[in-house]
Amino acid sequence: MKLNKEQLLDMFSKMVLIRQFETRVKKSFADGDIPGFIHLSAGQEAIAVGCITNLREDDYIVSHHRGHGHLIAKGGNINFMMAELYGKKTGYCKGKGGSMHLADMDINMLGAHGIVGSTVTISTGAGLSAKLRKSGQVTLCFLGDGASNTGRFHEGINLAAIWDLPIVIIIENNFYAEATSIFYSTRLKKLSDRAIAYGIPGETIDSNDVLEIYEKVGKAIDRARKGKGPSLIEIQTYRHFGHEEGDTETYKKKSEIEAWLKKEPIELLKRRLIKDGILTEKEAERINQKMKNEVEEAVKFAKESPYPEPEETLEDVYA
Ligand SMILES: Cc1ncc(C[n+]2csc(CCOP(=O)(O)OP(=O)(O)O)c2C)c(N)n1
Repeated sequence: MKLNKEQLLDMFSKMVLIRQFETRVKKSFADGDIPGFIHLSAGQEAIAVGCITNLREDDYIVSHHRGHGHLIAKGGNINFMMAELYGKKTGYCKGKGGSMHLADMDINMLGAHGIVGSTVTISTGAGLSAKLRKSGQVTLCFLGDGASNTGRFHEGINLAAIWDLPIVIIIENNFYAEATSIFYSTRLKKLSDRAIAYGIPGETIDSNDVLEIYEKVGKAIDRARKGKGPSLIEIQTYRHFGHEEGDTETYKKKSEIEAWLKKEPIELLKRRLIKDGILTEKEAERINQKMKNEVEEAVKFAKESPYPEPEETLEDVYA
């Protein structure tokens, strides 16, 4: 589907919002305002926005521990997100879940999940439900390169394949699982080759180009919606920061970081839109400032919100 000017600017704005949100979260964490663990996805914004822009409002997404971008791209509320990260009662999980458990059932965002690889089996469940209800909904499943080495990835993808479930599985290959390089943990050159073992289509996208991602993932989504079953797509990318906040990143080479910064996804899209006469430097700066202001509002909302009461610890417990 060809994107119009408004849609292209919306994609750019969403990518900028994700970056501004995470830049601010990094600072708040360093200031000691945010408890728990924070995994930032700065550098990977093209995947969240490129994939999710293809979805219908009632489609599902299942996200992992590096999931702020997915929720923002699906239309999540950044005030509730920030409040959750700050551990406040107004947050998405009433301040009891934090970054790795953000969920919004109103927009069919079935949660971020800290158990590596679990997104595949959860997506299989969502896909089976959609198929049985004949709802036409597609589920987008996100996972990392390390997660594609887990048992649940293989179980989930096999069931999705034999049942022709309407799922698209996206491996965000940022080349590291914590500090372990993917070149150490698998012999495969292309992670999408894993699809061959399950008899489903597999494709590798080796760029941070949001428009290429949009187009290629869009085809897999159409295929799923038509009842033709799941696909596996590997998208190569790079996380700008450490595995989690506090990681000193001694395992990354300087030359590698510099090479990937040249393929920075927001800059790539900005240059493309300016070249095509859709955006100007001035307008890009205005969008950047607007998103920064929205994030500051979210921080204010989070800071001014109350903490949950101690007795609320025992509420919303199901097991
Ligand atoms: C089942 C399980 N094993 C181990 C961990 C600890 N852990 C958290 S994140 C992570 C690395 C995940 O790497 P990858 O899937 O490549 O995602 P990325 O962090 O690169 O986005 C590990 C091993 C976990 N959360 N769950």
